[in-house]
Amino acid sequence: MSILSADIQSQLAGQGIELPSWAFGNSGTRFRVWTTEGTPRDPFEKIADAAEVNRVTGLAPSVALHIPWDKVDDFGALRRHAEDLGVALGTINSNTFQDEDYKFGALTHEDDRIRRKAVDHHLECIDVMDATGSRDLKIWLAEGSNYPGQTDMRARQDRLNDSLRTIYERLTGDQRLVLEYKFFEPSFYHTDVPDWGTSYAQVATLGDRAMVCLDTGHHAPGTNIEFIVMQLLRLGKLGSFDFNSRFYADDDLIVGAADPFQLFRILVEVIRGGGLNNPDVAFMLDQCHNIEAKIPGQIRSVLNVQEMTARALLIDQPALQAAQSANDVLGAQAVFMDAFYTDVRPALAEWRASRGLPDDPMAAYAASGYQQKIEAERVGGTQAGWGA
Ligand code: PSV
Ligand code: MN
Ligand code: MN
Repeated sequence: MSILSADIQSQLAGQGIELPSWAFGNSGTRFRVWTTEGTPRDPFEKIADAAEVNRVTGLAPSVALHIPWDKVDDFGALRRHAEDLGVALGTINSNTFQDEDYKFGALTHEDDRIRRKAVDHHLECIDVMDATGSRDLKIWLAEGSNYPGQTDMRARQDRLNDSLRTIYERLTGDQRLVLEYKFFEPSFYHTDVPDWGTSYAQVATLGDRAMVCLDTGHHAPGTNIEFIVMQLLRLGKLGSFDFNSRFYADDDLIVGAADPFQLFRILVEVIRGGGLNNPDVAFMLDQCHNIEAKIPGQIRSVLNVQEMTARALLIDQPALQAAQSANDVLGAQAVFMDAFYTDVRPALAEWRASRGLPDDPMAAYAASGYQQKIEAERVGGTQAGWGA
């Protein structure tokens, strides 16, 4: 008998994690961008690689795009290409951080011409969403200042609100706006959307289809991220996750690699707050694979999320609640840790095989020949990458 009950299995079967197109491109740090053989040369090839992750895991049904990195002439054709490969196009990420005009801000800029240009970029992103069938527009702003006194922080919040309202009003149907926060970088003194409270304060004024995006790498060290997850779910404002892991700052490493226990704790609150398999909460990765192979890096990532979800679902909830109610500190902690320490990998392998998926997706990919094929086919041309 599997340690995964029928109920747990059905919850795992509903799980879907969106992959970022940019994870398949070359990336690096400000010191160097590394190249990898077989790296996609255009968005069509990035989607093909993402579809490969889905093929061996059954866990990655959609791909997020970044505009303009993934700009193509015909988004309808990109959509059909994705659908032919069994995946959908997902969140559209805007980009106002690589244009000379945005040195001192974009949606917060003092100069109306520049602010209008940044708003217009977002309206174009919504045009893309109309063509791709995407639901979510994700906005992360690289805006702030480096020195005290450099700028009027309050006026910038007002301009930001005005810009976001114009963008929000252009959304139709079930389209949504998700506003991502990040505590620092590229600005080092103040950031215009540094924390969940600011993101919440901004989106709460817009309407029901404006939500907060929580990127796990965007907090000060030691922050209790699962508390924020709990609070945003409680408020009905957790729109999406950008999953990754970190040792120091925004490292964008493989989710669950640096701190598996933190990922477990986050997923416990997701489940507690009704966020698992809830269409209102999008699960995405936001990672870069600087030195490791990209497709296996993404396979490992979605499997890490699945493994920690299974462990979180294994918590003996009646026992936990009884211990909590009795203020049995050590008893409650023991129930929590029992689930965390349970090795679910053999049970998950068996369950995958029972659903016609490879029991070992990493091995299945390695044996598939896909890597050799793309390395042979994709020689020459410009490799797509972060910022390309
Ligand atoms: C910014 O650090 C961020 O997390 C945003 O989501 C961007 O869109 C993404 O990284 C780009 O890599
Ligand atoms: Mn992010
Ligand atoms: Mn980031």
